[in-house]
Amino acid sequence: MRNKILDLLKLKQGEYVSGESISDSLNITRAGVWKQIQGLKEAGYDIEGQTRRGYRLLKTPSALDEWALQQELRTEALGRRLLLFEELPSTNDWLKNLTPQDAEHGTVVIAKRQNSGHGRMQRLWESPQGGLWLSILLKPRLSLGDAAKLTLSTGVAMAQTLKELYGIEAGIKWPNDLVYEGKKIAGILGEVAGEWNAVQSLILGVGVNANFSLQQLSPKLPATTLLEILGKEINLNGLAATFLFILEKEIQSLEQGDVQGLIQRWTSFAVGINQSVQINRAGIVYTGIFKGIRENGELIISHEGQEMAFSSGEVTLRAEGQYSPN
Ligand code: BT5
Repeated sequence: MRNKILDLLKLKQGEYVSGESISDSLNITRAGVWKQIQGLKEAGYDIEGQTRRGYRLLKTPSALDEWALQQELRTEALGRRLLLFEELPSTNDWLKNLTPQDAEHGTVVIAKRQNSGHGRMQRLWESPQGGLWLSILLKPRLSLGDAAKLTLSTGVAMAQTLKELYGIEAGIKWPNDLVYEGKKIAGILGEVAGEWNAVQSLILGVGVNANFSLQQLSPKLPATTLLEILGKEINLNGLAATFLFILEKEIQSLEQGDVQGLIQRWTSFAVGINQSVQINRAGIVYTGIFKGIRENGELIISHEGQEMAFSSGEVTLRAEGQYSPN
C-alpha cells in the first residue's frame, strides 16, 4: 500500500494528488490514506499536505528505503531484486544461505545494521545504524580466476563513487581496503557461495562507514566515516544506487576481457605505489618498493633488485605512516 501511494505521488511529481483520488484508486478510506502518509513522513519522506489540494511529494528520504532506492537505480541487473532489512547478522551470510533456485544474479541485500558482520578471515566488521552494509550475488560470465578480480573491481567502483558523489579522494589499500587520510572508510569482502563448480555464485560484500560518528566504533580502530569527513549526512539510497551503477559497468568491462583497464584504474587509486613497504609473510618481513599488482591480484614488490609477488591471504602490508589493518 505504502509503495502504491508513493507510485501515485510520483506520477504527478511536484503536483498535488487529492486524498480522494488516492483513496479511490487504492480502495482505502481517507483516514487510511492519512495514516499511510504519516507513516511515510516518519520514514523521512517530505510530503506536503494541503486541505483542499491534497498531497505532494517533495523529497525522498536519505535514510535507506527500498522505494527511494529503486527510484534511483540505473542498473540493468544489479539491485533489480532488492531486499532491505532492519537488522541481519551479516548480509554476505544471508546471500550465502539462499537456496540455489533463489540465488538470482544481481540480487542485492542491505541491512540497516549488522550484529555479526565480518571481514576476511572471520574478523569482526562493526556495522552500526547509518552505514551502508550491502551484499550482491553475482553469477558472472567469467572464469574462476577472473571472477576473483571482482573484488578489485569493487574497490575501484567504490573509490570512483566516493569521488564522483562527494569529491572524496579515497585510496585503495591492497588488497581492497578503502582509506581516506590513512583511515579505513570502507571494506570489501568477496566470497564464493557453495562449491564453485556446482553453484558458480560469487558474493561481494561492501561496508561503508557513512552516516554515523566515530563514537559508534571501537575507539582504537583506525577508521573514519563520511559524516566525519563531510560534516553532514549523505543520501544512502543515492550512494547505493550510484555504486551499483558504476560496479555494473566494471563487471561488464571485465566480462568483455578488459583486465588491463581494471588494473590501470585500480593502480590509479592504489595507496603507496612506488613507495617503500613492508610485507609480513608468516613472520618474515620483506621490505621493498611497491610496484603494483599482477593480473591475478598478487602484490608485486621490488626487493633487493628482484621482483617478489604476494597473494592477499598470506601477508599484511605496511608502509610508513599508513594505515595497517591488524
Ligand atoms: C574487510 O575485512 O574490510 C571487509 C569488510 C566487509 C564488510 C561488509 S558489510 C556487508 C557485508 N556483510 C558482511 O558480513 N561483511 C560485508 P578486513 O580487511 O578483514 O578488515 C577487518 C578489520 O577492519 C577488522 O579486524 C577491524 O580492524 C577493522 N574494522 C572493523 N569494523 C570496521 C569499520 N566499521 N570501519 C573500519 N574498520 C573496521
